Amino acid sequence: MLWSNYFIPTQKEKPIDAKIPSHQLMIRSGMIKQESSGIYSWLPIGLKVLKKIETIVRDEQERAGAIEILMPTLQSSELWSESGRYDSYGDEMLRINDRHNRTLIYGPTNEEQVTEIFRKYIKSYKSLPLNLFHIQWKFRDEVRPRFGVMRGREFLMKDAYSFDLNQEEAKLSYYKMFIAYLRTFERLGLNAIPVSADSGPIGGNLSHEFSIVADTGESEIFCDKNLLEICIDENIYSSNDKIIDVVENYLNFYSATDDKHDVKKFNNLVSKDNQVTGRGIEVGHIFSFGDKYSDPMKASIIGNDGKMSNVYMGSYGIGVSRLIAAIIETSNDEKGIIWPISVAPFLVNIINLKNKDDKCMDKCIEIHNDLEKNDIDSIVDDRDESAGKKFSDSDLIGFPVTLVVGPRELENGNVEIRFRREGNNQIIPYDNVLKIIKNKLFEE
Ligand code: P5A
Repeated sequence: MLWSNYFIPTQKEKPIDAKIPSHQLMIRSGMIKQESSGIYSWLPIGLKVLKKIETIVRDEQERAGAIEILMPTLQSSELWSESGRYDSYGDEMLRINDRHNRTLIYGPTNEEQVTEIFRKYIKSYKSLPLNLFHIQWKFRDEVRPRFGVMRGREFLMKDAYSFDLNQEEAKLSYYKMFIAYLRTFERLGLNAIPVSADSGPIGGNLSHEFSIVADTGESEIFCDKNLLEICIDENIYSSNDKIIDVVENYLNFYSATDDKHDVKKFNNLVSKDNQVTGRGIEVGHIFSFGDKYSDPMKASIIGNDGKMSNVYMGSYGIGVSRLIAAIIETSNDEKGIIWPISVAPFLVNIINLKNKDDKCMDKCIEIHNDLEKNDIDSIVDDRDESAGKKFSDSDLIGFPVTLVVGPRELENGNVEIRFRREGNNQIIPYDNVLKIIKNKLFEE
């Protein structure tokens, strides 16, 4: 990819209405453009990161046994009347009338719609357990949309829905998602803390939020430091007992959001040295709510004893677009974003210091092609801009690696390599570029 043929509208000035680093940096690096309050267009670099996050989220959902579907953004209001949420959901729900004066709603979540799919096709315990997920845009008419994509009105969510025969199996489905969430966030370079949480309008009495500690988080969280030390073994899904053990180990430690926090309990259970308190960004939320929807919507199944019963359900959300803001909040400096390798828009930016020099351009293209052949996403900055602008844009966008190709070093068979996270640079023979970059990718 040549930068001059691409579209990255970077800007030096801080947007005045953007209050937190991720919002400022997403606008300045040309990832998003605000269209109206809480609604954004995704520009090429932003969309690339969004797709990379989606891929990791999807991969971990499938690893945990969930199956992808795609439900529409617009839903019939009748389903919501059946569950009783049409009235209770309130002003956050966007209601639209079509030409026949039928009311549609732009889905803020999909419990009702997926229950309708389930009841149409699934009648027997033999089809269980089942977990269906989709990655789809949601709309919530938030009272105070703010902080860019952190609290948008239109936002991308991964939502999964589990169906089980009984409470015991529903618990296992919940635990599998619990593990999938920890694995997903780890792959995104985030240390997510599962905290016991209120279930709000989704319902049920078992619910956990997954929060990333950051000063700009919207809620307060309290937990035991030991919670952060638990490791998950690669083969976790090979046995249900393993899954149960690991999750119950997590659940043994104190962790709560401000609405569930109990100061006395916290002080009794957690030594002062191990008390972690901080602000948290909620990047995921999981719920187990039994038959809250299956009962009013009559989603029942025949058990192996021939008796009909309501299916047990849970729902599991990840804020895919919010994750971008969360990653940037935890990984930036005064120059710009520092992307983890797993989601960087391009891994390598090859800066051409002298566009008019054929040798420099040829070398940039040669390195770029070599990298691409090895599935290392790269871009060549061939713009007619000063070296200073090229360097500052590279740091602003936060490519993990920048290569600098200039006539002087090239004479000696060298290029300069810069690592964004470490902030160091080295002169290396251009023949070693691929090897050094591969090592770097492997390290992270
Ligand atoms: C779980 C999946 C639900 O909606 N129903 C389906 C359940 N949960 S939730 O907690 O309300 O949302 C899931 C995640 O979506 C993100 N999120 C948002 N992201 C950006 N802007 C918003 N306005 C917004 N609202 C929710 C959060 O990451 C949340 O955990």
